[in-house]
Amino acid sequence: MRLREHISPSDPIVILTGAGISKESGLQTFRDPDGVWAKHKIEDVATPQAFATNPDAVLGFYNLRRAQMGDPEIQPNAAHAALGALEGIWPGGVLLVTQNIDDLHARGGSRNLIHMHGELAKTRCNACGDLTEGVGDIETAMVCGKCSVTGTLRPHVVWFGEMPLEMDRIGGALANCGLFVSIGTSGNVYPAAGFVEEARNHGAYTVELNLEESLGASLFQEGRYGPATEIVPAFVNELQALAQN
Ligand code: BV8
Repeated sequence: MRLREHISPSDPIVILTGAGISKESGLQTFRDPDGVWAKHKIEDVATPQAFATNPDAVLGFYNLRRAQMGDPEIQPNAAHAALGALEGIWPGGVLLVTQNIDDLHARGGSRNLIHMHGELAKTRCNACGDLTEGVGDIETAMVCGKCSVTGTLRPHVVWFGEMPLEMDRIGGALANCGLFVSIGTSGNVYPAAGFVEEARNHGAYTVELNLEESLGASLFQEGRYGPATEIVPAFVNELQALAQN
């Protein structure tokens, strides 16, 4: 029971997730051989420059992913559900920071949740910042309901070169947590890939749960490897046992 030697139930927990936690729900990851970046170039679809020069291509890319997320086949999996349940189990509190823009954590029961790279289910006006819930396609011909400008609606998603959301709140949580757990992320993208060092520098015990060792594996004090739907529920069960005695 290595966890018991390093944390107590009163310690706050910060969890970072990436695309790997949604893989078994049927959503592609980014850098696996069949991943998103095997079919699209980041600079063509996931930067402000791409949106400025070819908005139709960018909106088409996100409209496809938004439609896929709405597919009834795509459901939260056992890993999402375990993390949702953890909030009600752990006395020290749990903050879930996800890089994912899908809605599976909320549907899996997580409430104390930050989408640091934004949310596919939200639409933002690039001119006035107005945010609306959106499930249908976004088109360049659309007019913003608030500022009436045409062609400025975009998915509420953080592109490369843009500042991730709620970084101050995340930094504060990393500085005060006793346990930092990274799940289903390759450790390619910053600043998220640097969170483990921030947490560890402030004394947190750090654990990686992934299908295989990530780029940052050596930065963690512990690593457990396997499919998220197996290793995440097992990990949450250990935390529950720790919290109960
Ligand atoms: C920024 C939204 C200024 C769009 C995304 C140093 C500091 C700061 C910035 C940088 C830096 N160095 C470089 C940068 C610039 C850049 C960057 O990191 N580039 C990389 C490519 C080198 N970062 C930025 O531009 C960021 N903004 O820097 O602002 C700033 C400066 C300082 C401080 C703060 C801010 C903005 C980055 C956000 C870009 N937007 N997404 C969209 O989704 O379309 S990033 C994109 O990558 C997704 O969000 C994705 O989640 C994220 C990370 O990918 P992963 O989730 O890890 O997915 P991946 O496929 O890579 O890995 C999946 C893993 O799951 C694998 O390990 C696999 O083994 C595992 N797995 C697979 N199956 C399973 C599994 N695990 C368990 N079970 C399974 N079944």
